[in-house]
Amino acid sequence: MPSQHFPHPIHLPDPSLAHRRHPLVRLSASTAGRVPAAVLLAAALGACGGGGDDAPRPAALPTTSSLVGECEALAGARLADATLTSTTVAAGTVVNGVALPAHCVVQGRMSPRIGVDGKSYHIGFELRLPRSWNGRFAFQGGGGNDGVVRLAIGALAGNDASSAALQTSALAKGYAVVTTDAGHQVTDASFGLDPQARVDHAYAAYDKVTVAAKDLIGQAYGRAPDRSYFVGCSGGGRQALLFPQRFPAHFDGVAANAPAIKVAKEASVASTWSVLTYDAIAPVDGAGRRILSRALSSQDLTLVADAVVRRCDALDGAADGIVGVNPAACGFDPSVLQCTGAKTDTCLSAGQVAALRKDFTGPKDSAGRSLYASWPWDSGIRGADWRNWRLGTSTTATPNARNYSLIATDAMPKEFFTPPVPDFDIRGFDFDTDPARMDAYAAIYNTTSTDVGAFRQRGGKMLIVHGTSDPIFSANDSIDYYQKVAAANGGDAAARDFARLFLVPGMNHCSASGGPATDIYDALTPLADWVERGIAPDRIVARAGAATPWPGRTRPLCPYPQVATYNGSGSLEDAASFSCR
Ligand SMILES: [Ca+2]
Repeated sequence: MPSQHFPHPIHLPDPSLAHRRHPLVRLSASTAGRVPAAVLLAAALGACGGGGDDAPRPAALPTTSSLVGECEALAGARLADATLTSTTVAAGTVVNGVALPAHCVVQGRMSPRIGVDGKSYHIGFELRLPRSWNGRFAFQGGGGNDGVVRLAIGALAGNDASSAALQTSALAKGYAVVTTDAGHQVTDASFGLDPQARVDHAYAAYDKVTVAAKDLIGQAYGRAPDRSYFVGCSGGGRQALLFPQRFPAHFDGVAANAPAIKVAKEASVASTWSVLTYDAIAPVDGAGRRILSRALSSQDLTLVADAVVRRCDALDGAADGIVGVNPAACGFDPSVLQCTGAKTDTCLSAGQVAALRKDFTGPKDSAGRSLYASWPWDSGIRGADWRNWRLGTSTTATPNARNYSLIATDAMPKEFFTPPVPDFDIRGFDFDTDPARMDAYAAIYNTTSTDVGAFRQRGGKMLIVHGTSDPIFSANDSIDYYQKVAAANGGDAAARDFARLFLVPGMNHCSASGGPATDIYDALTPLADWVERGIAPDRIVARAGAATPWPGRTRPLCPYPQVATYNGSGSLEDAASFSCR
């Protein structure tokens, strides 16, 4: 039965030739043995596109197909090194309050093994295949430490699984969508004790799952995807960027939201720096222990946000509560808030001012050399997500700030350090010598390479979207990466033909996560329009959510270095009143 319904185990042509000329690219185990067959198949199929170094991109838009057979037959699909199950989701089935189109859910486990820590590992994935398929494949990136197989819906701006995100998701639009746990099944960083789990989390799992998903799509619909996209936020944003750098033939377009570009070294140093900076000025409990969350009250953070707005809001032509200017143009200094006498609710202590300046300048070694990026002064410092990362809400001497609990005491010592030091005490972190503990892993994990020429040459497009008030990965670091990509690829004007960066003023980490911002946007549709129709995104209209001061307000997000500039007339609530200049 399965072999009658799915007669064509298709191994895609496009991961073959482009791999060979790219110095960073490794042939995955799952593709390496198939190159000759893949090349032959590419020649036989003809219309699949992307088959050779200089093959022209087909002009035709993606076309729709229906599943060749029944969902259950996919559990018997031929796929090396995987155990599959498949179930049917009927049309109209409600998930998270949203009625979905009819589709198959294929769940699989690849590469099962026992790690050096004696624990079981595999690469888990979920692939959702619409019965009526629009010819496109989307990989939805993960985030955090991964370790869970997320609902494969393809949120348009990253890994949001809310009903609103599901309503507009890639799956709802007819894409086939895959997610993965990235090769381990725990949500803390303890998997970092196993070397293969590190490699899988760095890049190998995404390669293997991409190849497997395309293979299954070929068997399910009888043909390869016309176009393939990767969309992710945070860790998923890093995963999006690794493809142009490491596997340039896998995707036609990637959308990297709030990418964790340097998380395996520099950004973790910055997290540690921030925790120690605020801890040093935090009030103490009865036993003399610091309470990190109380270093700055919510009122203190609102003071800073209001002062930034007073200084910089109108520089974009509109006094609208949104600091639209590029971060370097604001020139804010928190010393304007320093108390002249005792600390009150309307001023900051000298210690608080010094701590804010030290934190926002970014980590430095004892010689004054910068170890990461600086941070933009922006209104989103009042956002709940900013507090959750930098200070937390714990009223005890055990901090719950994510910089502390997720980075400085978990991912950094357990996964990023080589060798790992699970019980590392960050209060003894040496900014001269300890960053080097992360050099080995950062070399395979961080996505700082600007060698994306192979991706660009085959027509690949790259969007980066980053909240200016992101408290864990600095928008200034995404600006730095974008500028380096441009410099390495023909300069700003040439780079705009394949890579664009959009900042979201006021937005914290990833969309819809807090901050006074127009943080609801669709990164996938403009990316697909760019790839398929040649329509470069000159603006992306974003909307403010219910938790902002201005629900429903829209704004254009603009390709850096342009900013949304008020036209001088028209409603301040309407994107049409603003131009990217
Ligand atoms: Ca403004």
